[in-house]
Amino acid sequence: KMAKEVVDSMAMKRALTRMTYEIIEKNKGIEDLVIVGIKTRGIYLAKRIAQRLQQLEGANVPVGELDISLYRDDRHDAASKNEPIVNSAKLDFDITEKQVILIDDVLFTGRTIRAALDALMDQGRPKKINLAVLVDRGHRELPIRADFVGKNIPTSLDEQISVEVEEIDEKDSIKIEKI
Ligand code: 3GP
Ligand code: 5GP
Ligand code: MG
Repeated sequence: KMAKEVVDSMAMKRALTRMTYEIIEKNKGIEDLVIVGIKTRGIYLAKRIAQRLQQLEGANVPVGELDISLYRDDRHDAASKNEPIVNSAKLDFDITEKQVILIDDVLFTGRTIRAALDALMDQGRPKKINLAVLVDRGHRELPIRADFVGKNIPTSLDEQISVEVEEIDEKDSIKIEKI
């Protein structure tokens, strides 16, 4: 399996720092801001951005978690293609009237984000939801786009993006793998 590093540890940290400044600028501060990370690595990225917001603006931003995975259907017809479903939402705050920043590591078809938006709207009525992703690899199948992007990495369908974070993978890095 061929793997090529396209973003190293320094560049990944800078991208997260830039995204944090963009979030502050777009929201004109961080009042009413809450962050929701999508399992697994999206949650670590959410915590990183919250940490930077704390350093830059001196305020704590609540971080919540959504656990979303592919629902595997045993039938093999086209109508039952695997669709992401929300397994659990761990938000110990109310999102009503909040500006929600939803964070995932990689944006691909957009189906996971659609499921995430459904789950969020079930929990209250946010003032606004923005999407932040570390990598946009293209191939959208729904009219969904990210408001904050770390890196646009155009891929072919036989390529996969590997995102590593220090917290669980020992180092930060983004690679393209040919599968
Ligand atoms: P993550 O939980 O850190 O986001 O879905 C489990 C893992 O598999 C994800 O890690 C993700 O990195 C990786 N992955 C790579 N390609 C895909 C894909 O097309 N769909 C899903 N669900 N996960 C993918
Ligand atoms: P979606 O197709 O719904 O946009 O993406 C499905 C899920 O898989 C998302 O959580 C997304 O982060 C992840 N994902 C999709 N493609 C890749 C990829 O190439 N690499 C990694 N690491 N995650 C991916
Ligand atoms: Mg992901």
